[in-house]
Amino acid sequence: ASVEKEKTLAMIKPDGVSGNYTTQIKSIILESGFNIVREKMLQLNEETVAHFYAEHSGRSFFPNLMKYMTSGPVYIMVLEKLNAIFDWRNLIGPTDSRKAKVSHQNSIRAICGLDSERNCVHGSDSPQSAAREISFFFGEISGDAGSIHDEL
Ligand code: DGI
Repeated sequence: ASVEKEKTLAMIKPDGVSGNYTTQIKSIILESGFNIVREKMLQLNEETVAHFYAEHSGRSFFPNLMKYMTSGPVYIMVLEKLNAIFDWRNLIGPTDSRKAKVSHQNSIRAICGLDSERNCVHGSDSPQSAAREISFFFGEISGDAGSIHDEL
């Protein structure tokens, strides 16, 4: 029987893009067995961030998160592989990059994150958020789609 591959949403946040980590992160993604089935560079605005991080809208750090996430372009990808959601979360490491540098030294946040806000990358945390986030940025996408590049 064939096993369904899973899709997840990955984002290189503004500090990762401006710090020139995009190429290195994409290499790690491919070496780790993911296919990149969609990718695009995007400048988020306040409306997109409010939607994307709706669950955090009441938090004290939200204004800072808004400023950070709109500070420059992000690079968004749909990654595909078996167990993509769990494996990508595992590869990026804990939310707090300072913790990542101590206990998850091979994680992406250990490489390019700074703290619990400027943590360089995003990954969907469940099948529900993966589906929501992928359709938010790319619409409904079919299972066997090829790679599409959108310029900023
Ligand atoms: O799914 P994660 O990105 O690992 O973590 P999350 O869903 O709990 O938080 C989403 C983002 O919100 C996170 O990547 C950065 C920001 N954030 C979370 N906790 C804090 C925070 N920002 C600040 N400044 N302080 C926090 O405690």
